[in-house]
Amino acid sequence: MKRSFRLMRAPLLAAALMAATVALSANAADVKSGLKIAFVPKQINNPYEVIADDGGMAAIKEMKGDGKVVGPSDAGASSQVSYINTLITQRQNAIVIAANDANALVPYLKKAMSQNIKVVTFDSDTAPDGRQIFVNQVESEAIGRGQIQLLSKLIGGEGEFAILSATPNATNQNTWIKFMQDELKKPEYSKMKLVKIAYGNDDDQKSFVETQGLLQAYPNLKGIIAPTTVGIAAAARYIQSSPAKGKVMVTGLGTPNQMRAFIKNGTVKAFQLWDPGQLGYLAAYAAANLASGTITGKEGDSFEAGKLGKRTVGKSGEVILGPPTTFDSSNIDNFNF
Ligand code: RAM
Repeated sequence: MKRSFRLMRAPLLAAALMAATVALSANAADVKSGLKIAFVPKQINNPYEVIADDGGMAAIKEMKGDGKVVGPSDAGASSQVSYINTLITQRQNAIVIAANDANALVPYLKKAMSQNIKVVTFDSDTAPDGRQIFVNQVESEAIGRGQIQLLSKLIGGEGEFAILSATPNATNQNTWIKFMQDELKKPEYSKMKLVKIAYGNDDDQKSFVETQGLLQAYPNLKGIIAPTTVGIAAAARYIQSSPAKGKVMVTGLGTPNQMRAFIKNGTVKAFQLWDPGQLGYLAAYAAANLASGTITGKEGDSFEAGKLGKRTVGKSGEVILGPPTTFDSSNIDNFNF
């Protein structure tokens, strides 16, 4: 009995191995090699965008494609237009873009799609008719509500707070803020008051000055939520050498590497983010699959995304990376991005 069982195991194992090999090779064969895929970040000098783009370039290399990153140095609403036009002329196979505005880019992206250039938004979406797929870091609702829940914990559920956002047009921040405002309507936050939404334009210096302005205008301020990696780092830098240190809680979305010093010196207690590198990596796989014709971007389409495994397109062409991480002094040293 035992023996015959053993005898049966070898072929089963061989079959399993063969199936795995077939699955792996089918995976690689899904995507055409030599695809020209261009990443257009919100702005090229934003450390968050650099990590995301690097993730995208790594994925394109794995797929034997031809990747590049081009983009503006400011996150202005129409600063990406000229780059899109050039990429159309160059006949790229796909454009992967973190959109600086929900509507301003749509006519240009539509032109790209009409010439069979696939368009993926990531990080910050356009209106759905401007792209085939949106690769979202986390469900927008979870990010927005999560930010209020985190601040509430930090300030004991009570007090005035402000939001220091990116640009007034940023689709991602605006969507998150809408959910923050909705979360605030719940009775448990009745003692928390949002006094102002300020915009640092994802510019370090402007975000720094806006923080100073908030503290001057609202002497009773208990917290600042900056749902932008540029904003939170600038706000923390201002607060760490001001009398507000320890009194005004800064939280939001930041990269562990930019925020580590502020966690260590007690200026910031906790903040959140996902892995931007994985976001870019996933977006590149989505783009390559669109350009290879393995998916069209409709709900239910699925594709293999390298080390991230199989991913499925959800409602209105959205693909979600995964849940965010909350960073504090207990875990920040486990992350390096
Ligand atoms: C900034 C940008 C980006 C956003 C992160 C959290 O780097 O605004 O779009 O996703 O913050």
